[in-house]
Amino acid sequence: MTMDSKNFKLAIIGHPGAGKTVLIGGLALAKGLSLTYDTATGEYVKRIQNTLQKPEWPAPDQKGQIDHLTFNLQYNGKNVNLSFDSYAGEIVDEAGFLKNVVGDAKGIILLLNTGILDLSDIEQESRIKSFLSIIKTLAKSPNKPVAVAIVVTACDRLETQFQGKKEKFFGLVKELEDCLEKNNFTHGTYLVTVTGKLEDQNSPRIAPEHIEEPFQWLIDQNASHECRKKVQHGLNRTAIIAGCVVFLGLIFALGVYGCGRYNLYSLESEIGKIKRNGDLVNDWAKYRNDLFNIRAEQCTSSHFNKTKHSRLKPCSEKCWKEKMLFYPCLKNEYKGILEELEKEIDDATYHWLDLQMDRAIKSNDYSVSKDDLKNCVTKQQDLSEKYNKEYLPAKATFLANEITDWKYDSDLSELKKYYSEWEEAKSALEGNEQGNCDKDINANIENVFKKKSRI
Ligand SMILES: Nc1nc2c(ncn2[C@@H]2O[C@H](COP(=O)(O)OP(=O)(O)OP(=O)(O)O)[C@@H](O)[C@H]2O)c(=O)[nH]1
Ligand SMILES: [Mg+2]
Repeated sequence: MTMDSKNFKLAIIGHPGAGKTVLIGGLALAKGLSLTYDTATGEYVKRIQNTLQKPEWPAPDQKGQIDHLTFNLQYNGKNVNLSFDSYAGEIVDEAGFLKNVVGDAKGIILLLNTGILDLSDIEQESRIKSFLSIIKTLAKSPNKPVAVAIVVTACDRLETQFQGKKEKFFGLVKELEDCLEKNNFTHGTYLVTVTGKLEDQNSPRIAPEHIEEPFQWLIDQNASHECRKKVQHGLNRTAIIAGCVVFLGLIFALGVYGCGRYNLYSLESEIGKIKRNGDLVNDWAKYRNDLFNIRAEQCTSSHFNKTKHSRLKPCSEKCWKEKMLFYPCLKNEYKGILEELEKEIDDATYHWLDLQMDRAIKSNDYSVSKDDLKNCVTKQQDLSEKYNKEYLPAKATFLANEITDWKYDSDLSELKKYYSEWEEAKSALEGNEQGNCDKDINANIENVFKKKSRI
């Protein structure tokens, strides 16, 4: 079974004599880490170990030489390719160090040797200041590392030569910890020893203690950071997809709304055009016909035929769909426009009746008008529900008004007796329920014309 390999770039930051070389030599022998390395790294490690086994401390690294090391370790079921540089500590405070050595390292080791206590206060302070400045710069970097470990090396000396200086030393460590905290770094402090407790500082003896811990911790921090990033990435993707879906949905909904609104606007402007330009007085038939055609166009033909041009039969979903009226507000508006349109057709019809009656009275030729009237009421305008609810009483009122006009005309005194007849007919009309109404209205129309013709 092959395991995933993870690359993990580290940077060990340590001033001259910080213990970088010794630490790297000890790392190869650290407990719990089964390390393998490439040839160059292997040779480098071997060289250090040979020196330490002599026993001698390695010589300070030469400025200008940077060794790129890669260790492979198995940790938590994963293959980790751990890479970092070994270099001369002198370059830490030189320009270009962070760019050339730290680069985009995900984990940082700030290496502090207890041997710093051998230096003057000024030198100690300058090293701590250098670390503080590095921490601040890294915190602002676009490649801000995931975690920083303060590794205190040569801790064996805290139990021997530096017993009395422990407090001072941890004061320095605390300064670094506070700065890391302030700069929002995930950080940890690890106390390690490469040599075990030495009786003679000049005679090293490799006995690594806790060396593996900061490395493992940094690998863990990086792994959980990657994991969080993945989850975040997944969430972001889901959020982006959901956002796109909502956006497209909104665009679609707006588009559908826009189409519906446009259809209503077209309908209104068509009606408006006929009302503005039509000639109700001189060309009534065209005027009314144009309006009626618009009404007919509004419904699907099947709906229109089924309702036999019944104008107030509510439109079906099918009619609405055809007009892209999916929003209740648009449907209501549409119903309102249709009602207005129907009212306009009614008004035109009443106007026509009025004209016909006037014409009949003037020419004493009621027979043609009667047929026309009947035709208009019974065929052209099969009003169905509206016929019973509105049109019939409206017509009765209209006819009654006609009669009333005659009644008060002094020259038409004979009409008075017909008026009461009409009143009776009218009351029959108003009280009329479905069924007899067609018969009644026709009879009454006939009566009215008879009466009128007699005048
Ligand atoms: N007692 C003790 N001393 C240590 C230990 N590690 C390092 N030292 C001391 O620290 C000195 C410097 O160690 P190096 O590893 O050479 O330091 P470096 O950071 O590589 O220094 P440069 O190569 O000059 O940058 C050694 O010569 C030892 O005196 C340790 O674990 N125990
Ligand atoms: Mg060195």
